[in-house]
Amino acid sequence: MDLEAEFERTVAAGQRVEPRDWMPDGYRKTLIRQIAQHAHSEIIGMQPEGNWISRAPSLRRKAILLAKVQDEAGHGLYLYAATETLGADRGDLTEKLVSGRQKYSSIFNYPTLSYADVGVIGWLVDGAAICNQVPLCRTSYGPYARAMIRICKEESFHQRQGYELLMTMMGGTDAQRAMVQESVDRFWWPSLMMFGPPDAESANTERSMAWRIKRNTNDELRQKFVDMTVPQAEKLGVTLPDPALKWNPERGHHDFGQPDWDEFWQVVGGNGPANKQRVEHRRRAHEDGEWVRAAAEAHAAKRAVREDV
Ligand code: FAQ
Repeated sequence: MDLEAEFERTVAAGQRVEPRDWMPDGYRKTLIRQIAQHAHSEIIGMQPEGNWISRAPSLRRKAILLAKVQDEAGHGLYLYAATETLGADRGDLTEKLVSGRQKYSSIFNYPTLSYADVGVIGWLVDGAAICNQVPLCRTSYGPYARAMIRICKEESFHQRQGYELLMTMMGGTDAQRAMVQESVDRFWWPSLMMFGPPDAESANTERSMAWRIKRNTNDELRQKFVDMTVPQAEKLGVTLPDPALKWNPERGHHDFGQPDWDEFWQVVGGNGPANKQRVEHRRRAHEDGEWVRAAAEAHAAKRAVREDV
């Protein structure tokens, strides 16, 4: 069997493509693009919540938040490691991120203005991330699928800590409840945008679905997220800011309004409220870390000489 036929057979049979296997160039490029964007999102995604570590209201909340932000760094590392199995170079990917040539999730370009945002990010942003990423545990590329299994377990914990924080605030004072509602109002629409543009405008979905890199379309996952979140909002006692949101018994799903897609493309294009700040912060952190990379390389070179003897 020729190599291309073998690749097609593996994908069609729902088996995993592994790094040593032959794969079409387009498949490799699509994976590097998606996994790198995902890794960049985890690393840039440390900033909005990191903003509140020093101002967490108690030692317990500070410890939880520190652990969550550290987990995000870990997710970024597993994902960069997965791109390396495809022949990508991590330094090159970081360079593409800080020079604006590679994307990361639009959601992290919105500022975190109150402590309630920490809870709402856990509930809505990690909730959306889980919805999108659980199917990726069955993606066709082995190293990506395996990284996603561990990441999803940690994301579930992140989502629950966010929900627990919000439950606590909702059981507090009127001012705390208002703070939660205000945060939900700001984060609801950007959370829906995390799933990407509507299917009709999604340039990559058809090809990625055929290769089984993506297992669901953007609109399917957005619907799933809305259906999952509505009962959670009711239990919490917050209102989702969408007058069109309504259960549709015929479809067996909620109907809902569309996010502002012009705003989405502006944010994806680098013009969101915090894009410049996020990338600049990442660029500075990368430059500040130069001495660590140099020291690690010098250490590895010395060890290599020692082990040669
Ligand atoms: N933001 O053709 P499609 C997290 C781009 S979760 C920015 O539909 P595709 C956890 C897209 O790249 C967040 N850009 O694209 C966490 C493409 O541009 P390109 C990360 C977006 O790839 C929680 C163009 O628009 N999760 O980090 C966005 O088939 C809390 C056309 O779009 C993942 O990355 C967007 N929202 O579908 C961390 C999951 N949407 O590249 C910290 C894996 C689309 O052609 C705190 N990724 N674009 O120039 C995916 O599932 C897919 O890549 C989609 C996009 C669904 C995001």
